[in-house]
Amino acid sequence: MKYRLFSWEYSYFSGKARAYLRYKQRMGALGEGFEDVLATPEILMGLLAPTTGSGAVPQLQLPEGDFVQDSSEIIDVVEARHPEAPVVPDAARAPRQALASYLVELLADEWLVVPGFWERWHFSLEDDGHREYNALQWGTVFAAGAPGPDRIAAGHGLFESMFGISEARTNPRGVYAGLVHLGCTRETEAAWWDSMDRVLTLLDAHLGAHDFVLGGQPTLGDFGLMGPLYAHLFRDARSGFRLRTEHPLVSEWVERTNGDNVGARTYDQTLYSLADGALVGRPATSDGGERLPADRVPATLDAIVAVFFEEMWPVLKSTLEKTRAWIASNAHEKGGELPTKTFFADPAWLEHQTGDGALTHEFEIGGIRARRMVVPYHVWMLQRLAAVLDTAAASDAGHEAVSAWLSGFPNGSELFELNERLAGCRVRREGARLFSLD
Ligand SMILES: N[C@@H](CCC(=O)N[C@@H](CS)C(=O)NCC(=O)O)C(=O)O
Repeated sequence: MKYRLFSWEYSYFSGKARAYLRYKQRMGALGEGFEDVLATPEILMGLLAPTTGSGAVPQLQLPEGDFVQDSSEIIDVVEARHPEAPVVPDAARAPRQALASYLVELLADEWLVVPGFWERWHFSLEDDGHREYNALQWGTVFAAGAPGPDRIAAGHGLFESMFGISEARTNPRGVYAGLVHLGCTRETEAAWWDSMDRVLTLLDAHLGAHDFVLGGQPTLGDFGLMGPLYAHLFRDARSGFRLRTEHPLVSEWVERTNGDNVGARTYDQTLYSLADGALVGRPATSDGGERLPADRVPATLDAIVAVFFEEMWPVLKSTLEKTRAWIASNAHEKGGELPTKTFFADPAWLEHQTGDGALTHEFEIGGIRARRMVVPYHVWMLQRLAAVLDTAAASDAGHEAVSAWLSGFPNGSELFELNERLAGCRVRREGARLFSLD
């Protein structure tokens, strides 16, 4: 039996999971492989939500029948089942590369999601934006199988009925309300976009020397970055034009990481020369087609990890404090449920995750102070990171290597406090749902 990935082409986290599964499949490391299944409303409501309690994508059905929701968990589960062609460096043997992988994934998943989300819905508001294109990609899911004009019409209808697009600026609903929940407003949107621009410029420099985050083979950080970069910045019409023209190396990397561009020197490709008329092959990608040796993290990647520590780490520290206070408060029963959403406040938690609610906090972007929702899912991601750090720093040599590397980032050494900071706010996942510990 094959794996089944339930996904949408335009979905942030589906792009991450799909690129990962394609890599494993192409490397012969995914058993019988996987089938990409369009998660239509019929399948979402009739199969996924009743089975897993979640209508979010991506979801992976294992050959045995069980479902996994969450792109990070999909990667963890598949890596454990198929250790060949690993995408995560072994934390005991390559401690810095392992940590760098998880930090880039976290930055890409849960920080760059804001400008990624913003560009899609901002350029759908503008007259010369990409609303028509966006309507087609949404209609292709919600009116799957219908003729083209009907799919475009279905997308437009949905934008009005679900997101109130014609009054998005005055009465934000759906995705437009989600952006406000995330602290992306008229005051901060330019600063969020500058943050994305900063990462794109740093990626230009990095990809000028290395084909992937850690050299000549894709790893977790690459798949994480496919979240913002594939479905949003690469595929969406306005930002896609800009990516191709202003950041061609990043655009080429998107195709390479998706494994679908011969000219892009993708991971399983051979580059041939002629010797006396005979074809002589060599790995097509940089660094001899291998991950960088000796646990090397290039300075061009350090510069991207620095964005995590400068911009996102302060928010994550506050998230841990706010979640701990919430769990300890009378409003929460020990072992009880917590909100799980990334793109918008969970409808059942609106009063707590919006306005001045207990699950909101102040943050800073580009020097502007603003307010956004606390996302308890970040606590789960940090627990996962803490476990990697424990392994990475378990030996004296590992501790020394990690410590020297982290001390190069603003407040980087604070990462060693992760276990203490997680005390009193640890969470557990059950399917796609999140609970505090009993
Ligand atoms: N942390 C999850 C996030 C999943 C997620 O938010 N998926 C979006 C599409 S990219 C979705 O399905 N949203 C609809 C919903 O949450 O109901 C992951 O990594 O898979």
